[in-house]
Amino acid sequence: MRIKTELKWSDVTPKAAWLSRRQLIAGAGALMATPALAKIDAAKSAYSISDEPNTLEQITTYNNFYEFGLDKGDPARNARLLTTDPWSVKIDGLVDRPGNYDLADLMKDAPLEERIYRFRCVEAWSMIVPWIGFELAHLLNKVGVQPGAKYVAFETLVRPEEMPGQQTAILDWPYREGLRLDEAMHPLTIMATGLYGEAMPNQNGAPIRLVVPWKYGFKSIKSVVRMSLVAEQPQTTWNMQNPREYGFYSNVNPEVDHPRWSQASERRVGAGIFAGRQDTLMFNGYAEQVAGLYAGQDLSKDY
Ligand SMILES: Nc1nc2c(c(=O)[nH]1)N[C@H]1C(S)=C(S)[C@@H](COP(=O)(O)O)O[C@H]1N2
Ligand SMILES: [Mo]
Repeated sequence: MRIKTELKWSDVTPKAAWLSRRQLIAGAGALMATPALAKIDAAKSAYSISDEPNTLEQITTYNNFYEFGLDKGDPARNARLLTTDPWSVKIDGLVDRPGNYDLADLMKDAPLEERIYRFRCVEAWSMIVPWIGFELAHLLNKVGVQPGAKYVAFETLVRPEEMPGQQTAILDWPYREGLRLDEAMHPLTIMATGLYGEAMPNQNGAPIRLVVPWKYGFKSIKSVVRMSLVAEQPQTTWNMQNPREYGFYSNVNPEVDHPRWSQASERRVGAGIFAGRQDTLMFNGYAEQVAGLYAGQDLSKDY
């Protein structure tokens, strides 16, 4: 898949649709009586694709975020009460400068970019999302990764008072994810702090979440409060839940089916009932950039 250069979502979206999205954002802000949303200043990126993004409404009303409930509409309904300021991220393990970092300090010199990425859920639906974020590698270099570190483990906030899904044991909280260090350092891997040029909506993982576009969506852990640099492969939520169905790698792969459904095709959210399914691409279309990470691995075993 070829990378198209220097596109922002406003370049690939008709002006009228863009304006109505802006009004939608303003309207939603007024309804929830939130302070005026600050437009984030982010550079364009050569890693963006040129496909037209899904609408803000689609991206913010069709979500998986089990801390707020199991239905796709639950996060939009329940996540508005989540307190995202103050927010700190604990960085520990095999790092030179461990600490409990205030989000503002972590982001002080982070080079924010807009990244228009494909997003493919393991459930076989997909979207195009114009994320705002910075490369995880920037952060890891800042804290100083020690030689013994081979993986990064991530954890989501545990706060059952504000996260009603955590009042039951539908998952073993906190939600956990992990990447191999070379995956974490890859330039496509970002910590996202916004989308559509605005701060991250709570239902999408405010104030900061991981985005790994060549892996199934569940790897992209939301509302991150801890990152640990570790020597051994960490435990991850869906792999713990059902190791046969959800591997540690979970790279998007049309040739390796989920035990209960095919992964060869996907439904683009919002495409309309006559659009039909589209073929799923190897590594979600990012094979040119990431296939080399898995040279010599059998992807049907390391699924
Ligand atoms: N903490 C946490 N992170 C999570 C999830 C979750 O339930 N809890 N769901 C995952 C799944 S299955 C998907 S598909 C994506 C959905 O991201 P989106 O709602 O921004 O599209 O978030 C992932 N990150
Ligand atoms: Mo997902």
